[in-house]
Amino acid sequence: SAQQPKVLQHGAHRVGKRTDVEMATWRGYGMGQFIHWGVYSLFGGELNGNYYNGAAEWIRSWKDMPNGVYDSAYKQFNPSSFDATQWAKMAKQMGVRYVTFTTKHHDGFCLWPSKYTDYTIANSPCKKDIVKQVVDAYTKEGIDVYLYFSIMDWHNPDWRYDLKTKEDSVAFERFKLFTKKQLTELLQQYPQTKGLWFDGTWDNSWKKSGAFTDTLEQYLKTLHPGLIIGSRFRADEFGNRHVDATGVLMGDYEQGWERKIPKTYADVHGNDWDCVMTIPENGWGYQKKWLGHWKTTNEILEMTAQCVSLGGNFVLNFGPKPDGTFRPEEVEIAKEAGEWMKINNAAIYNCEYAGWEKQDWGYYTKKTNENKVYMIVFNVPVSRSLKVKPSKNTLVDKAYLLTAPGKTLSLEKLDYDASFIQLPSAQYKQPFVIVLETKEGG
Ligand code: JFZ
Repeated sequence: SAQQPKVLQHGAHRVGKRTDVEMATWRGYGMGQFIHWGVYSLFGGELNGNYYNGAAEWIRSWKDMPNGVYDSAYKQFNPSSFDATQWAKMAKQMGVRYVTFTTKHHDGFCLWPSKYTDYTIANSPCKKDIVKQVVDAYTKEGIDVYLYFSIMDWHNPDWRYDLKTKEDSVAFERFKLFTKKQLTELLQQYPQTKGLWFDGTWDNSWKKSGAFTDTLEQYLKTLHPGLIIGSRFRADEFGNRHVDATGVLMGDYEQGWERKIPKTYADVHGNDWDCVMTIPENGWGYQKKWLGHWKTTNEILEMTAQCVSLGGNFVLNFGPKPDGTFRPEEVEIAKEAGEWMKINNAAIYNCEYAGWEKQDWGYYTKKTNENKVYMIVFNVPVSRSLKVKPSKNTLVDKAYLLTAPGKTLSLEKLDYDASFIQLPSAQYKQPFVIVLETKEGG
């Protein structure tokens, strides 16, 4: 759209952040879990001994994969060791406060017994309503549940990438109705759902349906007040996604931070946001072989700290095996991250951007509604002197290690409104947190 209209019919409904309690809860999560599980997990990125050189959940689209082989594989989906309670307990122990679970990925296979297609868990040997078990188990552990839903559906014959003919439009009308029914079904069957995480919305067919997508989003929110939907769902009437033709974010938070993290606060444009991240370099569904680097727990904790320090949440993806258990690497990371979170979560939960100039030792986070700033330290200099430069009109009253609140650390005032905090001599093997009690002044 070369011309920028001032008034859009299907642009953003709001400028700036949502101010309700549901969104405040979302904002305070700090850390989340993503789970990709489905028919693709059966393949684990492999077909007849050959490894797919792409994201494992996309293996159906591999040139070597006969669609018939993929599309009948659900008849083997029989996760004998699946235990949603165990999943939820692992997530709880890790310290995540929300989970996003794949109800239907691009392949179109539904992990709940949808009334509107036969391609569901009900027709696999598993039979269990996986979505219900996950929603119930996580909710019971106090972890909020969000449902991942791919609009793009490779299984539904009415899905179109583009609308070029009359026939395309007719088919896509049916598809839109199908989508609306499935989403209504999900919200009605799983009323504990806090939000929907949409994907597969990038094709022209969907982008040309701006009015429909807008109306659908509003309809879903009337069905479920407080529902949270990110910016990867709808389009405006010009086919713009995420940000409308006037430059305003459409959706409750910016959903574009995928496997990348903003560098500065300016990059997030005052919006809520979260970053979803894989443990291996790419690939969300189970991959038998992790080729290349996979992230260590300390790297993952650093990403979490970085996200929270810039006002976002960090969401780590897990790809369970076809039997319903997690690979040992993922179990280990969840355990180690949980051990750290147990001690240090004060610097992650309900924390926000502190507004202080970033320093090389790590990341600041600030407790919402408290006069406390946290330093999450990843790099200890050989001098053991950590520079702290508060924002204008803020003074540091007191500094201490989160794990030793009774022992204040010395603060050496420098002449440019900064101070040095001197760390006690010790071995620093793990990231740690320093609490700064602050007051107005300066
Ligand atoms: C999508 C899916 O295709 C993928 O399988 C996975 O589910 C992931 C969470 O989402 O992949 C994307 C979507 C958007 C971008 C990159 C990968 N993007 O905006 O950069």
